[in-house]
Amino acid sequence: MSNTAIVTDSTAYLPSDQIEQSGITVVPLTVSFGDTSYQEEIDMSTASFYEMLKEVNDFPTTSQPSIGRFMEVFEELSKEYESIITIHLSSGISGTYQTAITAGEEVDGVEVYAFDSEISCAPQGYYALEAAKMAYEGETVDTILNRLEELKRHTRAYFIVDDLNHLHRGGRLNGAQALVGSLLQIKPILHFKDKLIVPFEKVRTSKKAWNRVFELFEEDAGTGASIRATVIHANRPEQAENIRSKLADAYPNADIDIGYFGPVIGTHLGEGGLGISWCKF
Ligand code: MYR
Repeated sequence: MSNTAIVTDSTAYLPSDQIEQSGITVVPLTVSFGDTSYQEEIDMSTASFYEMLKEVNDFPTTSQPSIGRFMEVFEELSKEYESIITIHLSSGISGTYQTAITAGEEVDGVEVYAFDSEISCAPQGYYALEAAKMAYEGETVDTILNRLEELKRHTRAYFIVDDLNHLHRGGRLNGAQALVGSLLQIKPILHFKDKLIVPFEKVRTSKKAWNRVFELFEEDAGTGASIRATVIHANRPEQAENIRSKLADAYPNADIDIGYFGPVIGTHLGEGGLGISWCKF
């Protein structure tokens, strides 16, 4: 029996069966269309989000969970657990991590340890699942946090969007870079550096961008190391499957699945974004 509960937020986009099996508690972020707000994965599925995007003129906005929501979750878990590890999307792109820390300080009877994934989506999910497995096996908080730091060092993620203006509008990409990108019609390969989204390399076409990402994948997967990877898409399941099957055929040492950019991340990347993350386990 574990003394440590694991919490993450909805932007890990963990499949519901994995949430159930691992016992992870998920705190939702919110997407709003006009005056109507939806907790993603609860009030709004990813499929209905991309449908709705086509129908509206105004772009949606997103918000982090409230401090009250985190406190409710932590108070409930404090009845059963001595400690909580709460794992969140990068503190450089959302206030969620900081709010979780503040909520943890307000709640008595349980120690709350916040972990900044410095990324989001599938890699955040890898960390949450690994933490849940280790907590179940009775590992201490320190051991789990050290392991998460180690996984972070072995994680890479790159993504390519159709239109940089979504990231620019949401303030998640440096303005000058977005302008240059749109004007020149380039498809920069994006990644996280020091918790922020920055271009990794500026490439002119999506084909060239993906060929470069495949080279980067080869650097790790080509060593024969045991790799867990996820091709992540914003409503582009067929393209994601093409990439997945190509890599799965070439690298039997890589366990590759498909994930998605849900409503909150999809708001900032725009429909058509595609990425891949991997981690050497
Ligand atoms: C909030 O309102 O607090 C949420 C803000 C979310 C910003 C998302 C920016 C794009 C992240 C891309 C992640 C790609 C991971 C592979």
